[in-house]
Amino acid sequence: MGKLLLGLAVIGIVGALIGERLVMFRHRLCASREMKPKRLPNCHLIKGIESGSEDIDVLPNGLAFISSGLKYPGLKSFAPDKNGQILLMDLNEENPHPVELKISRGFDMASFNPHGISIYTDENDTVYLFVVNHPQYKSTVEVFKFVEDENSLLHLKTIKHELLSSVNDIMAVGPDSFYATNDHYFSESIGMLLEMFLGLSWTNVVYYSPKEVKEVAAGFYSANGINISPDGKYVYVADILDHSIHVFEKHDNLSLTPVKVLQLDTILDNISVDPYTGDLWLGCHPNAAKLIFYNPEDPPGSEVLHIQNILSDKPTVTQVYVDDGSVIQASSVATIYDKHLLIGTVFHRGLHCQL
Ligand SMILES: *[C@@H]1O[C@H](CO)[C@@H](O)[C@H](O)[C@H]1NC(C)=O
Ligand SMILES: *[C@@H]1O[C@H](CO)[C@@H](O)[C@H](O)[C@H]1NC(C)=O
Ligand SMILES: CC(=O)N[C@H]1CO[C@H](CO)[C@@H](O)[C@@H]1O
Repeated sequence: MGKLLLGLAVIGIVGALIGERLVMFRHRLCASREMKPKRLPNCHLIKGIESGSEDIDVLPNGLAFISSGLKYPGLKSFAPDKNGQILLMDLNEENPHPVELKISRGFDMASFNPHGISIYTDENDTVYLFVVNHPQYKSTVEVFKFVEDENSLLHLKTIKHELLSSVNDIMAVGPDSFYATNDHYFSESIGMLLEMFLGLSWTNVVYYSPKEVKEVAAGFYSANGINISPDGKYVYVADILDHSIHVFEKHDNLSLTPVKVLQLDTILDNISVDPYTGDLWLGCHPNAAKLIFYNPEDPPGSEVLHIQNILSDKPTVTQVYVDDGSVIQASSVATIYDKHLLIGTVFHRGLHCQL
């Protein structure tokens, strides 16, 4: 009898723990807020983007770089056999349309699987494009030089490092140095699921330069988008599963110290920073379960948030755009340039809005 009771108690406790985990798990995958569609008047789908516009970075002169064709374990791809691409779109044109950038010979295009991107411009206006790449689902960082008059990218180097084990996003701070987030997805997909389920928080931010590679922040459930304030003093990291943005102060020695955490009730993905106002723009997933279990009849939606005065006591968070997936599915990034808003997606199309 005693044993039976004990057994029942154990089953009860284990059951309760699993129940609690399931609730947490669902909470992690979903925003609990209601998501009523909220459209903007002047938007159109960008012609020529059919299989993702996962990350977007814009130069101060209005040239937008777009990574397209990500193949991510467990996520939908509309072109599973096509290699990835970097597209360029000139936002100064009357009807901007993307063109594929040619990549220099010798670079392995067949396994090109671009993810997060970041631009660095040096004092001579040479533009370097840093691209997180997942050839054979491994993680590398590719550094290219942008040759504008040829619409091409010259491949300079491939960076691999044991601390760059499963890179998601990247933020360049020099011609060969950057901060990167590791999400542990590619090294251990099972690990990532377990991590989400158990609520572990073992993903991190790493600083890389040829001289020094070090972990500069840790303890995220799933560190995803990363970006920097226009004055270079603050670094923002999106924790996609914790629904939060972590703000760090960046020191001259490149270490990061935590300043604050802003909780947002949504699955935030990539962070863009308006170079003039310093405002943050976020591409978000209203329901990540629909992203993971893709159903064309009930596709994942899109959400864009605009955050002003993030360092103040009361940052203003504005929901700018919401769609249930009938226009645009699985928004992963929202980038602002002048009056242009570009909404990129993990595997779907791209939306161009004039504000
Ligand atoms: C910029 O150009 C100057 C003059 O050509 C050169 O000396 C310098 O090394 C260049 N800087 C970089 C970072 O390439
Ligand atoms: C970097 O600088 C900050 C601020 O000055 C300091 O608190 C921190 O200890 C330094 N870190 C290292 C590794 O030197
Ligand atoms: C650059 C960046 O943060 N990319 C993220 C954007 O969104 C996709 C979709 O979730 C992520 O997989 C990327 O890591």
